[in-house]
Amino acid sequence: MKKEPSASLGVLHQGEFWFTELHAPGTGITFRVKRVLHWARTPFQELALVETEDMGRALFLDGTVQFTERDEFFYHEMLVHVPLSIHPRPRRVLIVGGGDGGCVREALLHPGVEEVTLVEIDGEVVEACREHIPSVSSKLGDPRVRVLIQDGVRFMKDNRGSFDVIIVDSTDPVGMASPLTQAPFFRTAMNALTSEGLYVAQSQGPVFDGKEIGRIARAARKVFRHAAHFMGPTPTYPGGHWTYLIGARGAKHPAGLKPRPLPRGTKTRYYSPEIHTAAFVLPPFVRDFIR
Ligand code: AG3
Repeated sequence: MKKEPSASLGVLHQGEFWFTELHAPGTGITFRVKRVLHWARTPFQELALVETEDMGRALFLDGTVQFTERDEFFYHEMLVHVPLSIHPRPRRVLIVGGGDGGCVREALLHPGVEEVTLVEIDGEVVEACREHIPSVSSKLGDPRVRVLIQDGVRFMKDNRGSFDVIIVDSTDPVGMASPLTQAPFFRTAMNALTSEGLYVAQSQGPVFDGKEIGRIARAARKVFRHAAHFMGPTPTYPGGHWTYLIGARGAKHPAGLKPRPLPRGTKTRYYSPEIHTAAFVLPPFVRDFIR
Protein backbone atom coordinates (compact mmCIF):
# COMPACT_ATOMS: atom_id res chain seq x y z
CA MET A 1 0.00 0.00 0.00
CA LYS A 2 1.16 3.51 -0.73
CA LYS A 3 2.16 5.44 2.35
CA GLU A 4 0.00 8.22 3.75
CA PRO A 5 0.49 11.55 1.95
CA SER A 6 3.73 13.28 2.73
CA ALA A 7 3.22 16.55 4.48
CA SER A 8 2.80 19.58 2.29
CA LEU A 9 4.50 22.81 3.23
CA GLY A 10 3.53 26.45 3.16
CA VAL A 11 6.12 29.17 3.60
CA LEU A 12 5.81 32.93 3.93
CA HIS A 13 8.85 34.57 2.40
CA GLN A 14 9.17 38.36 2.17
CA GLY A 15 5.43 38.75 2.17
CA GLU A 16 4.89 36.07 -0.48
CA PHE A 17 3.19 32.74 0.14
CA TRP A 18 4.84 29.67 -1.36
CA PHE A 19 3.24 26.25 -1.22
CA THR A 20 5.04 22.93 -1.71
CA GLU A 21 3.63 19.49 -2.39
CA LEU A 22 6.21 16.96 -1.29
CA HIS A 23 6.67 14.07 -3.72
CA ALA A 24 9.23 12.31 -1.57
CA PRO A 25 10.65 13.19 1.85
CA GLY A 26 13.09 15.69 0.34
CA THR A 27 11.68 16.57 -3.07
CA GLY A 28 8.62 18.48 -4.17
CA ILE A 29 7.01 21.08 -6.38
CA THR A 30 6.53 24.67 -5.26
CA PHE A 31 4.05 27.30 -6.38
CA ARG A 32 3.82 30.94 -5.48
CA VAL A 33 0.23 31.46 -4.39
CA LYS A 34 -1.16 34.89 -5.12
CA ARG A 35 -4.63 34.34 -3.65
CA VAL A 36 -6.64 31.66 -1.93
CA LEU A 37 -10.01 31.52 -3.66
CA HIS A 38 -11.63 28.80 -1.54
CA TRP A 39 -10.41 26.84 1.43
CA ALA A 40 -12.38 24.28 3.38
CA ARG A 41 -12.13 21.17 5.43
CA THR A 42 -14.99 19.23 3.88
CA PRO A 43 -16.32 15.99 5.41
CA PHE A 44 -13.93 14.16 3.06
CA GLN A 45 -10.74 16.19 2.63
CA GLU A 46 -8.98 19.51 2.81
CA LEU A 47 -9.85 21.52 -0.28
CA ALA A 48 -7.84 24.50 -1.51
CA LEU A 49 -8.48 26.38 -4.70
CA VAL A 50 -5.81 28.97 -5.32
CA GLU A 51 -4.53 31.43 -7.85
CA THR A 52 -0.85 30.78 -8.59
CA GLU A 53 1.76 33.08 -10.05
CA ASP A 54 2.56 31.03 -13.15
CA MET A 55 0.21 28.07 -13.47
CA GLY A 56 -3.19 29.76 -13.39
CA ARG A 57 -5.74 28.56 -10.88
CA ALA A 58 -5.09 25.26 -9.17
CA LEU A 59 -6.98 22.71 -7.10
CA PHE A 60 -5.29 20.97 -4.17
CA LEU A 61 -6.90 18.14 -2.21
CA ASP A 62 -5.20 17.17 1.05
CA GLY A 63 -2.19 19.18 -0.10
CA THR A 64 -1.77 17.33 -3.42
CA VAL A 65 -2.09 19.01 -6.82
CA GLN A 66 -5.18 17.85 -8.69
CA PHE A 67 -4.63 20.17 -11.61
CA THR A 68 -3.38 23.57 -12.62
CA GLU A 69 -5.04 25.46 -15.44
CA ARG A 70 -1.80 25.61 -17.33
CA ASP A 71 -1.14 21.89 -17.61
CA GLU A 72 -4.43 20.09 -16.90
CA PHE A 73 -4.91 19.34 -20.60
CA PHE A 74 -2.21 16.66 -20.64
CA TYR A 75 -4.01 14.62 -18.02
CA HIS A 76 -7.66 15.21 -18.90
CA GLU A 77 -7.12 14.65 -22.62
CA MET A 78 -5.25 11.39 -22.14
CA LEU A 79 -7.59 9.99 -19.51
CA VAL A 80 -10.65 10.63 -21.68
CA HIS A 81 -9.69 10.53 -25.36
CA VAL A 82 -7.77 7.27 -25.23
CA PRO A 83 -10.78 5.14 -24.15
CA LEU A 84 -13.40 7.15 -26.05
CA SER A 85 -11.43 6.97 -29.31
CA ILE A 86 -11.19 3.19 -29.29
CA HIS A 87 -14.57 2.18 -27.91
CA PRO A 88 -16.65 1.26 -30.99
CA ARG A 89 -19.66 3.32 -29.97
CA PRO A 90 -19.40 5.18 -26.67
CA ARG A 91 -22.82 6.54 -25.79
CA ARG A 92 -23.04 6.41 -22.03
CA VAL A 93 -20.01 7.52 -20.03
CA LEU A 94 -19.54 7.37 -16.26
CA ILE A 95 -16.94 9.48 -14.51
CA VAL A 96 -16.15 8.58 -10.92
CA GLY A 97 -14.50 11.43 -9.01
CA GLY A 98 -13.31 14.31 -11.18
CA GLY A 99 -15.75 16.78 -9.62
CA ASP A 100 -13.79 19.61 -11.23
CA GLY A 101 -15.40 18.75 -14.58
CA GLY A 102 -12.20 18.39 -16.65
CA CYS A 103 -13.07 14.87 -17.83
CA VAL A 104 -16.66 15.86 -18.55
CA ARG A 105 -15.47 18.69 -20.79
CA GLU A 106 -13.31 16.31 -22.82
CA ALA A 107 -15.91 13.52 -23.03
CA LEU A 108 -18.44 15.88 -24.60
CA LEU A 109 -16.10 16.43 -27.55
CA HIS A 110 -17.06 12.95 -28.78
CA PRO A 111 -20.14 13.35 -30.96
CA GLY A 112 -21.65 9.92 -30.18
CA VAL A 113 -21.71 10.55 -26.43
CA GLU A 114 -25.33 10.95 -25.36
CA GLU A 115 -24.98 11.05 -21.61
CA VAL A 116 -22.16 11.72 -19.17
CA THR A 117 -22.78 10.86 -15.53
CA LEU A 118 -20.39 12.35 -13.01
CA VAL A 119 -20.45 10.73 -9.58
CA GLU A 120 -18.41 12.74 -7.11
CA ILE A 121 -18.42 12.05 -3.41
CA ASP A 122 -17.51 15.60 -2.33
CA GLY A 123 -20.07 18.16 -3.47
CA GLU A 124 -17.86 21.02 -2.35
CA VAL A 125 -15.30 20.19 -5.06
CA VAL A 126 -18.00 20.62 -7.70
CA GLU A 127 -19.32 23.86 -6.21
CA ALA A 128 -15.91 25.45 -5.70
CA CYS A 129 -14.71 24.55 -9.21
CA ARG A 130 -17.93 25.77 -10.79
CA GLU A 131 -17.51 29.06 -9.03
CA HIS A 132 -13.80 29.63 -9.55
CA ILE A 133 -12.49 27.55 -12.46
CA PRO A 134 -14.88 27.79 -15.40
CA SER A 135 -12.11 26.86 -17.85
CA VAL A 136 -12.31 23.34 -16.43
CA SER A 137 -15.86 23.09 -15.02
CA SER A 138 -17.84 24.96 -17.70
CA LYS A 139 -19.46 21.89 -19.24
CA LEU A 140 -20.95 20.59 -15.99
CA GLY A 141 -24.16 22.41 -16.88
CA ASP A 142 -24.47 20.82 -20.34
CA PRO A 143 -27.84 19.09 -20.89
CA ARG A 144 -26.08 15.77 -21.60
CA VAL A 145 -24.45 15.85 -18.14
CA ARG A 146 -25.83 14.50 -14.89
CA VAL A 147 -23.94 15.36 -11.71
CA LEU A 148 -24.58 13.11 -8.73
CA ILE A 149 -23.06 13.74 -5.32
CA GLN A 150 -22.72 10.25 -3.92
CA ASP A 151 -20.44 7.29 -3.45
CA GLY A 152 -19.25 5.86 -6.77
CA VAL A 153 -19.07 2.28 -5.54
CA ARG A 154 -22.67 2.30 -4.39
CA PHE A 155 -23.71 3.89 -7.68
CA MET A 156 -21.94 1.27 -9.81
CA LYS A 157 -23.44 -1.57 -7.78
CA ASP A 158 -26.89 -0.11 -8.49
CA ASN A 159 -26.19 0.31 -12.22
CA ARG A 160 -24.94 -2.99 -13.61
CA GLY A 161 -24.26 -3.31 -17.34
CA SER A 162 -24.97 0.38 -17.90
CA PHE A 163 -21.90 2.21 -19.18
CA ASP A 164 -19.80 1.99 -22.34
CA VAL A 165 -16.86 3.72 -20.70
CA ILE A 166 -16.05 4.25 -17.01
CA ILE A 167 -13.39 6.81 -16.18
CA VAL A 168 -12.02 6.94 -12.65
CA ASP A 169 -10.48 10.36 -12.00
CA SER A 170 -9.49 9.93 -8.37
CA THR A 171 -6.93 11.27 -5.95
CA ASP A 172 -3.83 9.20 -5.06
CA PRO A 173 -4.70 5.75 -3.67
CA VAL A 174 -4.41 6.69 -0.01
CA GLY A 175 -7.20 7.15 2.53
CA MET A 176 -10.68 7.09 1.01
CA ALA A 177 -9.34 6.59 -2.55
CA SER A 178 -7.27 3.54 -1.63
CA PRO A 179 -9.96 0.90 -2.42
CA LEU A 180 -10.34 2.35 -5.93
CA THR A 181 -7.18 0.61 -7.13
CA GLN A 182 -8.01 -2.83 -5.76
CA ALA A 183 -9.57 -5.91 -7.34
CA PRO A 184 -12.99 -5.72 -5.61
CA PHE A 185 -13.48 -2.19 -6.96
CA PHE A 186 -12.37 -3.26 -10.44
CA ARG A 187 -14.92 -6.06 -10.30
CA THR A 188 -17.70 -3.66 -9.34
CA ALA A 189 -16.68 -1.36 -12.19
CA MET A 190 -16.48 -4.19 -14.70
CA ASN A 191 -20.00 -5.28 -13.81
CA ALA A 192 -21.24 -1.74 -14.43
CA LEU A 193 -19.82 -1.84 -17.99
CA THR A 194 -21.65 -2.94 -21.12
CA SER A 195 -20.25 -6.04 -22.84
CA GLU A 196 -17.67 -4.14 -24.90
CA GLY A 197 -17.08 -1.61 -22.15
CA LEU A 198 -13.78 0.03 -21.28
CA TYR A 199 -12.51 1.06 -17.88
CA VAL A 200 -9.83 3.69 -17.48
CA ALA A 201 -8.23 5.23 -14.41
CA GLN A 202 -5.29 7.38 -13.47
CA SER A 203 -2.66 5.07 -12.03
CA GLN A 204 0.15 7.20 -10.57
CA GLY A 205 3.61 8.16 -11.75
CA PRO A 206 6.50 5.78 -12.28
CA VAL A 207 9.25 8.01 -10.88
CA PHE A 208 8.07 7.93 -7.27
CA ASP A 209 5.35 5.27 -7.27
CA GLY A 210 6.48 2.49 -9.58
CA LYS A 211 5.69 -0.26 -7.09
CA GLU A 212 2.18 1.09 -6.74
CA ILE A 213 1.72 0.94 -10.53
CA GLY A 214 2.79 -2.69 -10.43
CA ARG A 215 0.30 -3.47 -7.70
CA ILE A 216 -2.50 -1.78 -9.65
CA ALA A 217 -1.58 -3.67 -12.84
CA ARG A 218 -1.64 -7.04 -11.08
CA ALA A 219 -5.02 -6.34 -9.45
CA ALA A 220 -6.46 -5.25 -12.80
CA ARG A 221 -5.22 -8.35 -14.61
CA LYS A 222 -7.12 -10.50 -12.12
CA VAL A 223 -10.39 -8.86 -13.11
CA PHE A 224 -10.48 -7.47 -16.64
CA ARG A 225 -10.36 -9.61 -19.75
CA HIS A 226 -7.48 -7.39 -20.89
CA ALA A 227 -5.57 -4.74 -18.97
CA ALA A 228 -2.82 -2.41 -20.17
CA HIS A 229 -1.12 0.82 -19.20
CA PHE A 230 -0.42 3.91 -21.26
CA MET A 231 1.59 7.01 -20.37
CA GLY A 232 1.75 10.75 -20.78
CA PRO A 233 3.41 13.80 -19.30
CA THR A 234 1.89 15.66 -16.34
CA PRO A 235 4.27 18.50 -15.50
CA THR A 236 2.84 19.31 -12.06
CA TYR A 237 2.28 15.75 -10.80
CA PRO A 238 5.02 13.85 -8.95
CA GLY A 239 7.82 12.95 -11.33
CA GLY A 240 6.23 14.73 -14.29
CA HIS A 241 5.13 11.54 -16.05
CA TRP A 242 1.94 9.65 -15.45
CA THR A 243 0.40 6.26 -16.15
CA TYR A 244 -3.17 5.31 -16.91
CA LEU A 245 -4.76 1.91 -16.57
CA ILE A 246 -7.15 0.67 -19.24
CA GLY A 247 -9.21 -2.45 -18.73
CA ALA A 248 -11.51 -4.15 -21.21
CA ARG A 249 -14.56 -6.25 -20.55
CA GLY A 250 -14.81 -7.39 -24.17
CA ALA A 251 -12.61 -9.55 -26.36
CA LYS A 252 -10.56 -6.82 -28.04
CA HIS A 253 -7.25 -5.86 -26.46
CA PRO A 254 -7.29 -2.06 -26.04
CA ALA A 255 -3.56 -1.64 -26.62
CA GLY A 256 -3.61 -2.62 -30.30
CA LEU A 257 -6.65 -0.67 -31.44
CA LYS A 258 -6.44 2.16 -33.92
CA PRO A 259 -8.10 5.31 -32.54
CA ARG A 260 -11.01 6.91 -34.37
CA PRO A 261 -10.08 10.53 -35.10
CA LEU A 262 -11.99 13.27 -33.29
CA PRO A 263 -14.37 15.26 -35.52
CA ARG A 264 -12.69 17.73 -37.86
CA GLY A 265 -12.08 21.03 -36.12
CA THR A 266 -11.96 19.57 -32.59
CA LYS A 267 -9.02 21.12 -30.82
CA THR A 268 -6.93 19.06 -28.47
CA ARG A 269 -3.59 20.29 -27.19
CA TYR A 270 -1.75 17.11 -26.27
CA TYR A 271 -3.83 14.19 -27.52
CA SER A 272 -3.68 13.14 -31.17
CA PRO A 273 -4.11 9.74 -32.86
CA GLU A 274 -0.32 9.48 -33.14
CA ILE A 275 0.18 10.31 -29.45
CA HIS A 276 -2.50 7.73 -28.65
CA THR A 277 -0.60 4.94 -30.36
CA ALA A 278 2.73 6.06 -28.94
CA ALA A 279 1.35 6.26 -25.38
CA PHE A 280 1.10 2.46 -25.20
CA VAL A 281 4.84 2.12 -25.75
CA LEU A 282 6.22 1.90 -22.22
CA PRO A 283 9.83 2.56 -21.32
CA PRO A 284 11.70 -0.48 -19.97
CA PHE A 285 11.70 0.69 -16.33
CA VAL A 286 7.92 1.05 -16.39
CA ARG A 287 7.46 -2.31 -18.11
CA ASP A 288 9.51 -3.83 -15.31
CA PHE A 289 7.11 -2.46 -12.69
CA ILE A 290 3.98 -3.91 -14.30
CA ARG A 291 5.34 -7.30 -15.27
N1 AG3 B 1 -6.74 13.42 -10.06
C1 AG3 B 1 -5.44 12.77 -9.99
C2 AG3 B 1 -4.43 13.55 -9.25
C3 AG3 B 1 -3.24 12.80 -8.82
C4 AG3 B 1 -2.16 13.74 -8.51
N2 AG3 B 1 -1.31 13.30 -7.46
C5 AG3 B 1 -0.49 14.13 -6.76
N3 AG3 B 1 -0.42 15.39 -7.06
N4 AG3 B 1 0.19 13.65 -5.78
C6 AG3 B 1 -6.79 14.65 -10.75
C7 AG3 B 1 -8.14 15.23 -10.80
C8 AG3 B 1 -8.28 16.15 -11.95
N5 AG3 B 1 -9.56 16.10 -12.55
